[in-house]
Amino acid sequence: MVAMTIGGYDPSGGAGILNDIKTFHALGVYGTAVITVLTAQNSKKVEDIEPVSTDFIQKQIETVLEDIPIRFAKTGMLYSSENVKVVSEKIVEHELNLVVDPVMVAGCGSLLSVEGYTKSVKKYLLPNALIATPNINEAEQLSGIKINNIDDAVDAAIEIGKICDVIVTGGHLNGANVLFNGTIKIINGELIESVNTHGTGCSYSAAITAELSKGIDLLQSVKIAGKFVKESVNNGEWGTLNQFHNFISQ
Ligand code: PXL
Repeated sequence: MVAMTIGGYDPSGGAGILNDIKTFHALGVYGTAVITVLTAQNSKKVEDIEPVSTDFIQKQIETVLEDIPIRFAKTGMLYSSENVKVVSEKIVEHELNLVVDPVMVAGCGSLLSVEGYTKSVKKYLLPNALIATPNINEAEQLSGIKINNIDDAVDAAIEIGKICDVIVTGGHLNGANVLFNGTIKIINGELIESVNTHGTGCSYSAAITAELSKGIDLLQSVKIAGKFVKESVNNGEWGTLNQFHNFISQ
């Protein structure tokens, strides 16, 4: 099995494509990674962002796909409307099965996208996605619905669900995730008290991508992903997850 992540580079290893690669591999899926932006950050702050050109993003995707027959991809921090557009075009051209993590803002509050990004994600990316994995803040932006409780999250999921299947991740809703794929399913989780949560959103969507690439159905994939992220947080260190918790020998 093989999958591609298209997203930003976090040199601290917590979020972005390094996280995705670790998640893919921990779940037995070979990972390839296309970089859309470089960041200088750690688990507490984003110091700076350096975008990669749209030409070079396309070149990375084309060159990898020329060599490896990838069928499943996830997108993370695409940053700008231009990037969203070119990545969407490549997804359509290569008929990739897509999971979209509509990254907008870092957990520490720093902006990870620029003007026009949300509109472009809705217009170009979501219509080509199998599923989107917004957190509450992202689901609010995508749906235009303020989320204060589970009922609001259900309304937001139904609204986004007009474009593609969606799971609103509920770090702030007592850990419950709201899936809409034709019908609403509340997937109960638990809120974990931990400082090692940097990159949980990335890892969750990467884990869903990995499971889908194995032919696992959507509901089962989101359940496996939830369990995987929970165990990765519980074994976390340095403010972030440990995806290789199953390999710890000491
Ligand atoms: O967690 C969202 C995210 C995605 N991608 C990159 C990030 C972050 C959050 O910090 O830095 C590169």
